[in-house]
Amino acid sequence: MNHKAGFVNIIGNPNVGKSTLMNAFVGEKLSIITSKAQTTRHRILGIVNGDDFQVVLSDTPGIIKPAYELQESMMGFVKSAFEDADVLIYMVEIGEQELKDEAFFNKITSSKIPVLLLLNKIDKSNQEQLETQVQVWAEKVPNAEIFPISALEGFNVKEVFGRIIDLLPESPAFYPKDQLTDKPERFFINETIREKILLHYKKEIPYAVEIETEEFFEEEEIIRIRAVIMVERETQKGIIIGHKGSALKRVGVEARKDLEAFFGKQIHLETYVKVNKNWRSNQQQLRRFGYNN
Ligand SMILES: Nc1nc2c(ncn2[C@@H]2O[C@H](COP(=O)(O)OP(=O)(O)OP(=O)(O)O)[C@@H](O)[C@H]2O)c(=O)[nH]1
Ligand SMILES: [Mg+2]
Repeated sequence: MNHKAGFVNIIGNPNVGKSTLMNAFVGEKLSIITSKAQTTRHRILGIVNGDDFQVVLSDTPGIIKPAYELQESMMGFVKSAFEDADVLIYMVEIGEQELKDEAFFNKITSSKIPVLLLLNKIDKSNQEQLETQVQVWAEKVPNAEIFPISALEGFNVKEVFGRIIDLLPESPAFYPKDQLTDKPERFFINETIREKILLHYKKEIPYAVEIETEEFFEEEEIIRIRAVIMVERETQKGIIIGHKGSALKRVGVEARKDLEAFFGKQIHLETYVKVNKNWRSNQQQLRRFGYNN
């Protein structure tokens, strides 16, 4: 039996549904999803295994013009996704017109590897709008095959996966067949907490936050976790904690529920807040948090 394997890297503007699609392919919540832009900060692998194939998907941060070091590093992950792809997935959402980065866009249109352009969120459109959009994108990216999809509702997701398998080169697997991702448990703890911060705090707060799991201690019945929520300034610390600690408590309760589902075990989660001055612009801190590429 011939075996196929390869890297399928998902890129596109912020908030178009890249993480939703990767989770749909993998069938697990590997990437956090929120309605805010820049939810994803890392390149996260999601591996789909079959007897005769291994699809190594990469979810990446949405393409933006970087304004500080953290964002530079996020765009470094996007760049790396161009370099090792066997199939490139370029995701756009219905109604999207402008491309936020010309250099990346030129890379897509001049790509020598197959490009699948996924026109996402078609559950929000009608037939006429859809047809117009397909036309527009066919002209803009003539080297791509276009698939209208709804990552959220699963429309056309199976068909896209079938096409990916067609396009993959013959190759042995790159990872053990029972492996789902390249990220360690602590990464998913950090991300689960960060998701709650994105959901419950406004404006700049979520973007100034980084999470670090300091302790992960697994006992027979329970996993004990201590995580620190880092902010850039003292004023942000007060906002995270909230009146009598109520805001922080809500984050803890919701994150714990999700983590119990993720690990299938009882969780004891302790969180506290610490100021890590201007960490987003500090190379050494960024390296420590895994933004080195
Ligand atoms: N209506 C609709 N909403 C969708 C669909 N796919 C994703 N969304 C929503 O779009 C928002 C962004 O989804 P994400 O998957 O986080 O988008 P992303 O491209 O990974 O975003 P970044 O990581 O910030 O770049 C969320 O509110 C999703 O629920 C879809 O097919 N239809
Ligand atoms: Mg994302």
